[in-house]
Amino acid sequence: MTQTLHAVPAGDAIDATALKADVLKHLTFTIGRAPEDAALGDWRMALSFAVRDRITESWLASERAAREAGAKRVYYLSLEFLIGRLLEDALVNLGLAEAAEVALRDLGLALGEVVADEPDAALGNGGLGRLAACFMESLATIGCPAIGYGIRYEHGLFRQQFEHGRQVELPELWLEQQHPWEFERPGSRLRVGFGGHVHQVEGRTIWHPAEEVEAEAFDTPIVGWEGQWANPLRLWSARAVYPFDLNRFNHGDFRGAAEPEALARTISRVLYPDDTTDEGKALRLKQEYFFVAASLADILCRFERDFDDLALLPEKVAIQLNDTHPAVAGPELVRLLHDERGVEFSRAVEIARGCLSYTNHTLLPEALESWSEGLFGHLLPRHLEIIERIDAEHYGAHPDRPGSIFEHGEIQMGTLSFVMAHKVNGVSALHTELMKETVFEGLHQVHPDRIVNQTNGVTPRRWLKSCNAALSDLITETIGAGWVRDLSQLERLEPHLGDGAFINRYAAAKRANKAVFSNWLAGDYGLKVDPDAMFDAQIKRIHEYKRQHLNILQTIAAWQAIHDDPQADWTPRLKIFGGKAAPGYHFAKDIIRLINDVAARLNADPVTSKYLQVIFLPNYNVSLAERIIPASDLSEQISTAGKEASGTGNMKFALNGALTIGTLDGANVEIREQVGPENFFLFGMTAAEVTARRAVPDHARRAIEGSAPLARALGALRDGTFSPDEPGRYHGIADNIAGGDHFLVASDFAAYHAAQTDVSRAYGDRETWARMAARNTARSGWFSSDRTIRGYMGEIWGAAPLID
Ligand code: 26V
Repeated sequence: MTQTLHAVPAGDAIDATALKADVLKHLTFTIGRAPEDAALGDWRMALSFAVRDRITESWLASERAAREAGAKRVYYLSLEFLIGRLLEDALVNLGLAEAAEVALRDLGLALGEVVADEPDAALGNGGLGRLAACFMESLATIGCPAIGYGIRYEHGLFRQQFEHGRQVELPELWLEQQHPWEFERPGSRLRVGFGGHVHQVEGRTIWHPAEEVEAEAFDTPIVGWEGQWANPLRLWSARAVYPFDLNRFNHGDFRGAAEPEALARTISRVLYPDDTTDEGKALRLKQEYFFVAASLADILCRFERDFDDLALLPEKVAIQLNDTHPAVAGPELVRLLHDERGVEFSRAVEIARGCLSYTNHTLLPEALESWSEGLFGHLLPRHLEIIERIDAEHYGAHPDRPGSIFEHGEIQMGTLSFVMAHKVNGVSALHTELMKETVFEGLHQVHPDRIVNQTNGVTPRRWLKSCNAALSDLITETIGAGWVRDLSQLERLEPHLGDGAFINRYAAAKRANKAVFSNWLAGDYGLKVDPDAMFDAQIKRIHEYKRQHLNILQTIAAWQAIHDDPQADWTPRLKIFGGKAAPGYHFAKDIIRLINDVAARLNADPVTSKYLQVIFLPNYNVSLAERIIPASDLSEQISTAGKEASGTGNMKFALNGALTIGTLDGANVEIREQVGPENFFLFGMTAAEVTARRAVPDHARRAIEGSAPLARALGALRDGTFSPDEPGRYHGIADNIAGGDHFLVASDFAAYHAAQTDVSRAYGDRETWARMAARNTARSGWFSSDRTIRGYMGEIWGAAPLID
């Protein structure tokens, strides 16, 4: 079925008048505030409600259309959705950004200030969660009927502050103010059980949980480009079945009376609880089962409302597991079909597999999930039995295969997910090949058609149209507005790349973004920077494999070189860092402190600071990325080859005209293929060379002997140059690099240093640089998450769009 559901007129005067009236109506009747008393937050709420009304119309029409078409539904299960702010995105997608600007101006307000007042919803850690958010937007743009399922954490990712350069973590309070986007669904609460025992009655297995909590749904509609389609993001919140113990209260035990509620709510309290303790581990597993059980109950309820034959399930329902966090969906779906609906066990497994597919997002051994059989069996006794039977049946069918779901007394969630999925995908071409050769080698041999690749992408609405107005306007003026829905149209810029006037305008757009960013830096951080300096950014989680320490070590080497010859023709650079370290990851926290200490020393250096400045922006999040990316010239994608599954920041930078300095890792490989090797600064070992290099005895020492700048930079870490009050502060980092150096910082240093010298030289020729940058934009159309989602729809889900 093809139809246009909800035509939203372009942002014009009629929209502005109607929107203004709706804002005033909501301010009065939803917020209960008179205009003269309204604070910025009240206006934001009123505007958000006015916008939500429009999205809701589209959403309800979408749901009706999907139901009438009997369409296949996609359910995206993810413990993380890093959605960021929603107001601006919604305005842009509804074509109401200009109308809102006009309406607010009439009311004496600036749209920019209103949208910036929205808290940044950080219900995710990084790439995996942001990918889920981009996917939700693309699903709506494409018109694929879908629901995203996750947890409505009270506290998202922690807020990062620096104290004397050190990271401190504070709770994130995104729900402190009213959240205008969601619809609470008290009417559709579901119960989720834990623990207890299993017994047989007349051949049927019955699980009696020892404990139950309630899952309450909150729906946030996500609207696609031009408002034609919207899908819900359904987040579950935990609460007690009996929230209040009146008996205990009446006996004066007020604390005890409130306890059941407090305990139940713990489940949806925080994103990624610290799982170094047994209690933390149990809580994490409870979170996983809680949202999976609630989501699958919801999915089956929707299915059974429209269809009465469970055999149709794989035809009508596609369930995507975003990493292994929802892996218990396999055994849970089998339980619902076999135990609760009487489907024969093997048939139940077959039906479940027909619905389920799994995305792997990392091959790092320390990041692969496993649960001890003891803990798992204690919380989910029936699921443990089901997994044992699935494993036995799989083993029976493939007796010569290596490995099992159970290894070293632990349930391997990656193996479970693989066995229960009809398709398993990696997130870049290289990563998918490495999956076949390493972690899933044995399983790939017995299921050679199961692993497929779906290279990640990013939504061009947020990551170009909305965050980079200067460049978006230039593109639209040059090739029309079709690129917003079909990013491959960016290739139509290609014929303009030889046109000096176009290149000048392209460079001017970047320069304007840099000026805005510089003013913001000066205002909020007191750092005065030259907008004509090269803006060189590394923004991502802090991790040894991402090698922020390689970047800062090279920065030190560059600083030392400038000192040696301050009169030389140095290309001025601003090094921008952003990213959070996991609270218990001490080495990553030391890297943050080092970067901050280096920044303090370099920025105060009268000899070098006109050429080299460093800033580490605290509390990196989606909104900060939206500021940094459009203003950057150079994108640092320097992970140890083979370790970064894909990366998505790398795509955002290329799209916005930053050149990449990077290794052959993750999607960097495909970015380089697309933009052309001459528009990409490649350095470092390949994944295969990394493996070989690790086997070389003393590889780090050899590398240091071969590179005087590296030895000298390490010397500055050792002699307390950056920590005069505590000279030993960075010996740990220096020893790590000079010692085991698992991530091969030393071995890749010389190549990186040389590539950075090439970058500086290239930046000196501004016109050539701008042309290379424009070529990156023109050739980044492939990295739209619309393309990725179409890949999933065609090759994994068998789903079709319901709009043109
Ligand atoms: C998790 C952990 C957990 C504890 C120890 C260290 C560690 C290291 C990495 C991870 C990553 C978890 C999964 C994840 O977020 N992967 C990211 O997914 C992105 C979307 O596919 C992808 O672009 C990134 O390359 C990948 O790291």
